[in-house]
Amino acid sequence: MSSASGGCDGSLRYVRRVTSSDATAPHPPVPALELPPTADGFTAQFLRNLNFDGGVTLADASTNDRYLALARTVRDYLMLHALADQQRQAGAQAKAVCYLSAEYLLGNQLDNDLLAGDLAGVAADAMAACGIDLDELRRHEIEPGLGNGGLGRLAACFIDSLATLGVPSIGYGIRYEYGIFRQTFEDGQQVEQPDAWLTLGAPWEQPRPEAAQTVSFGGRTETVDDAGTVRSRWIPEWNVSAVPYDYLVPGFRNGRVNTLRLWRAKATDAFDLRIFNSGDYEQAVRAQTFAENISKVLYPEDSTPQGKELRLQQQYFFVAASIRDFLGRLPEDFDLARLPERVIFQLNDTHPVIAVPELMRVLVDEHGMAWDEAWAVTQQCFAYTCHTLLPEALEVWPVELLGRLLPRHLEIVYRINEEFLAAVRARFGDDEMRIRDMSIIAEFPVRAVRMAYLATVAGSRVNGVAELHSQLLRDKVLPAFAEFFPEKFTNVTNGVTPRRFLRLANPGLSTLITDAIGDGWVTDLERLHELEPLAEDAAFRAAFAAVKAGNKRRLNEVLQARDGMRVGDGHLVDVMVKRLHEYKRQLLKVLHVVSEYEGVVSGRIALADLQPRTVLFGAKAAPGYAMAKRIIHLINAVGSVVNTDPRLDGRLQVLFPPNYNVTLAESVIPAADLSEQISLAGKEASGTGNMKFALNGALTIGTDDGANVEIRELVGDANFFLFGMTEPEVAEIAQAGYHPAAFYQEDAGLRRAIDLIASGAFSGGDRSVFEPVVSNLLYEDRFMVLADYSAYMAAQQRVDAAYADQDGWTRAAILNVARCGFFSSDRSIRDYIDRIWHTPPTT
Ligand code: 26W
Repeated sequence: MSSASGGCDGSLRYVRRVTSSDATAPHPPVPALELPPTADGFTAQFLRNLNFDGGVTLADASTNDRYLALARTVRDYLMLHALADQQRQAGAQAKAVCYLSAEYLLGNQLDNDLLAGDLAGVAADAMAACGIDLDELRRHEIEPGLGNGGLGRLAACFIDSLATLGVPSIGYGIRYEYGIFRQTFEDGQQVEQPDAWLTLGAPWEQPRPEAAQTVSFGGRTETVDDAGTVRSRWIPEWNVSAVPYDYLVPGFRNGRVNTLRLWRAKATDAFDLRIFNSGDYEQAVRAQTFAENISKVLYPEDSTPQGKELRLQQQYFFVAASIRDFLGRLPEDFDLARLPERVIFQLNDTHPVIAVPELMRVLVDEHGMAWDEAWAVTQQCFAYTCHTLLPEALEVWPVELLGRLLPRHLEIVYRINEEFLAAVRARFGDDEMRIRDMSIIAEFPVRAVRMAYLATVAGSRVNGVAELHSQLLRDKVLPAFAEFFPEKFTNVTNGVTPRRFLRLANPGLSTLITDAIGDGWVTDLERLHELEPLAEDAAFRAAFAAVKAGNKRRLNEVLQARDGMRVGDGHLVDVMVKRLHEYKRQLLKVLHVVSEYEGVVSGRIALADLQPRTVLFGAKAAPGYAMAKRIIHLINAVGSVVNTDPRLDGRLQVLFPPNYNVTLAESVIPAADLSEQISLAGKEASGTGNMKFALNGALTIGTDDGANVEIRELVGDANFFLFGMTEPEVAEIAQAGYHPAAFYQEDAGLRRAIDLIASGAFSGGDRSVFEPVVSNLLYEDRFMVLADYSAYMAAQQRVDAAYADQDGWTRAAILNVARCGFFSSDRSIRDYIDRIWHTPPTT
C-alpha cells in the first residue's frame, strides 16, 4: 500500500484508498485505513476527522477540536481491529462472560488505547507533523468517572484483562450523564460540584440507537389460564427506552476488541405520543425528564445504600436491557435450555441482582419455559461477587417498593424463597431460627428482599475478593449459606491491570524493567520475579532510586499545575488515597501527623530528628456521610496549621489535593515511598490501591486485612510494616466490650494528640468544630482507632529508621515490585475462568 499523503499542511483533503481486491471479501473494497498504521495514514485520518467530523480546518481548530479528532482517529484504528475480530468470532458459539456492573471507573482512554493498539508512535509523529502538542491533548481529556471507588475500578481492570486474554465478553453498565462528583474544598470542607463529563463531546463512545431496548416498570400482574396451566403475566404501566453507547475495549496488542455497553435512558416514542395526543404538551416534556432521570446521575454512596427508588430503577433498567441485548445475539432458534453453555452473568456485588428474577421472568413468562427448568438454567447462568464485609453495605429492597416498581419480580422472588426455604426445612427440619436467618425476605424493620441472599441462592458461585475476605464471608457474613451450599463458595483475589498501573503510569520503571528482563511482563506479570536478583545489584538500585526521584518530580509538576502544591525535596512520600470511610481509618493517619507535630512543638522531638515527610491524602466522602466530611475538614485543618508553622520548618507537610480520581492516582502512586493500608482488620474486603502501590515500589504500612495479608506473604515481613490487631483479636475485644477511653487514659502520646485537636488548635481556637470527631473517638470509636494507635506509632518509627538507610529501602522496594506479579488482574481473570466461568479464551 502506498503512503497516503506526505506531512501535514492543514489543507482539506480526503484520501481515497482501496484495499487490495480480494474476491472472497464479504463486501466490495472500501476506502480503508492502513494496517499496520503509518504516520502519514494516521495524519490523513486525523485531518479527515477534524475536517468532516469536527467541521474545522487545522488552522482554526481549538484544543478540544484537536482532541476530539485525535480520539476519533484512535478509535477508527481500533474499530478496524474490532470489525476483524467480530468476523473471526462470528459463528464461534463460544461461551461469553456478561459482566454486570453498575459502575466502571475507567480513567482516561487516550493513552490506554494508544498503548493497546500500538499507536503511540504514529500518533506522536502525526501530531508533530501537524504542529500539535500531544501532551496538551492528553491533559485536555476528562476521565469518565462512572464509579465510586474500588468496585468500579476493579470492573475497569477486569474488562481490560478479559480483552487481553481474549475471552469473549461484554461489560454492561449505565452511561451516567453525571459521574462521581467533582470535589472542591471551601475553607477545608468538601463541596461537591457536578461532573459534566459529556459536555465537550464523548469521542470514545458510539451510540447505537438501532439496538435500543424497551424496559418496563410498574403496573400489576394478572393470572391467565394458558391451556390448563395457570400463568402469571405482568401488565406494566410505563416504559423507558434503553439506548446503548458502546466503548471499544482493546486487548493489549492482540487484535482483540471487546465491548463495554453502557445504557442511557430515553423516553419512548409511544409514551410521548400518548400524552402528546392528550394535548398536554407540558406533561409530555415532564414525562421525558422523568424517564431520562434514570441514567442521569451516579449515586455517590460508597458502602451505605440509600434505598432510593431511583436507584432500584437504575439497577433494573440496566440489567433488563442487558439480558435482552444478550439474548438477542443468540440465533433465532436457540434452545434456551442450553443458555448456560453460552453465557455466564457475573454480578458485581448486589447492584445487578434484580437480573435473577428478570431472567426467570423472561424464561417463564415470555418463553413459556417450565419454572423448574428455568430455575435450573438461571442458577447456572449467574455467579455473584461480594465486595464488602460491612453489614450496612448489604443491600435490601423493601417489598413495598419492589412490589410497586416490579410487581412480577416480587412474585418471582417470593416463589424462589418459598422453594428455597422448603429445601432448608427438608434438610434441617422446622428450625424456625434458621429459617428466619436464611430467608431471602427480612421481616424487620420492614419486609425487605435481601439481595445478597438472593444472589447466593441463585448463583452457581459466590466469591469474596481476597483470601481473608472470602473466609470471613463464609464464616461471618453468610455462614448458614456456606453450610447449606459449601460447594458454591470460593475466592478470587483481586488484581489490577499492569498496562494502566505500571506500563502507562510509570514509564520510568517500565523502561527499567523492560531493559532488565524484556517486555513480556506486560502480559505475564509473574515475570517480575526475574528482577529479584537485581535487588542486590548496586547499579540497578541506583537506577531504581533515580526513577522514583523522577516520579516525584513528575508528581510535583502535576500538583503544582493542578493545585499549587508540591512534595518537599528529599521527603518520604507517605500516601493514603482511597474513599473516605471510618473503617479505612484516615483518622489514625491524622493522629500520627498530629502526634509528630505536637512532639516537635512541645520540644519532645528535636526537629533534626524528624524524618522529613510529605503526607498526601486523597479521598472523597459520600455527600450524606457527615462524619466522613468532618474528617476531611480535620485533615485540611491540620494541614493548614502544620504546613505553615515555622517551628516545623517544612519538614512535615500535609497535602490534600481535591478530587482524587484515576488520573491523579496515575501520578501519585508511582511517586509514593509509603503506602498506607491501615483499615481495621476484618473490614476492608481486599483493597486494590494496596496492590498498585506495591507494584510501583512503595512499601506498605498496613494491618492484616484484605489483600494486605497476601501482599505481606509474598513480599516478606522484612519488606512490609505490619502493625495492629488481627481480625480474631478485633472480634475478641469487640466481644468483651471495647472501651476507647481506656486507651486514651493509658497512652500519654495519644492523649496529647487528641487533646490538641480538642483544644481548638486546628480550628482557630473554636473547640466545637472537631468536638464530634473527638467524642466519637473517645466514646464510640467503632473502628478501634485508639486500640491500634500505639502499634501504628511504633510501626511508623520502624518506617523512619528503615528510610534512613536509603539503599536498604530501595532494595525492599525492588523486592516489592519483583514479588507482586500475582496481583495482575490477568491472574484474577484466569482464576474466574477456572473456578467460576469456564469460558476459555478464543483465538
Ligand atoms: C450504595 C451501596 C454500595 C454498597 C457497596 C455501594 C458500593 C458498594 C461497594 C461494595 C463498595 C466497594 O467498592 N467495595 C470495594 O470493592 C473493592 C473491589 O473488590 C475492594 O478492593 C474493596 O476492599 C471494597 O471496599
